[in-house]
Amino acid sequence: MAGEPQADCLFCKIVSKEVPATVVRETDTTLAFRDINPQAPTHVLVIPKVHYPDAASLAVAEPQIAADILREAGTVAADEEIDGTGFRVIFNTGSGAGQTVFHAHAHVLGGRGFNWPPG
Ligand code: D5M
Repeated sequence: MAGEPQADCLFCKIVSKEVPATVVRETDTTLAFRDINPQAPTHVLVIPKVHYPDAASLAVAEPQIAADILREAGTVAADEEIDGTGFRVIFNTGSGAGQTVFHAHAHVLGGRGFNWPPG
């Protein structure tokens, strides 16, 4: 059923605590933890506890939880004190855009400067 945990999904296993992660925030609907391969001094992933393959499908099925992800991204940025200098929230969507884990997630990056356009 839509949103149910998937046995072969790494981030579902982080939600269920089968796989450890460095959790920085948790709500009823979301989990935020440090990226294992950080691309900036602060690099936190914010994920829904329900399983959807990407942010776009999450937003269609569960718009309130998609909004929760955005709110939590901002809260993480404030907690990490990267909100003053600016931060990036990125949803890689599809393998062509660099998505490697097919459970919706926001990357929250900060603590360094960023270029535009992104690579
Ligand atoms: O981003 C997927 C991200 O997930 C990527 O930046 C690495 C990160 N990752 C992979 N495994 C783990 C574990 N076990 N803990 C924390 N972070 C992890 P994407 O946008 O799909 O490329």
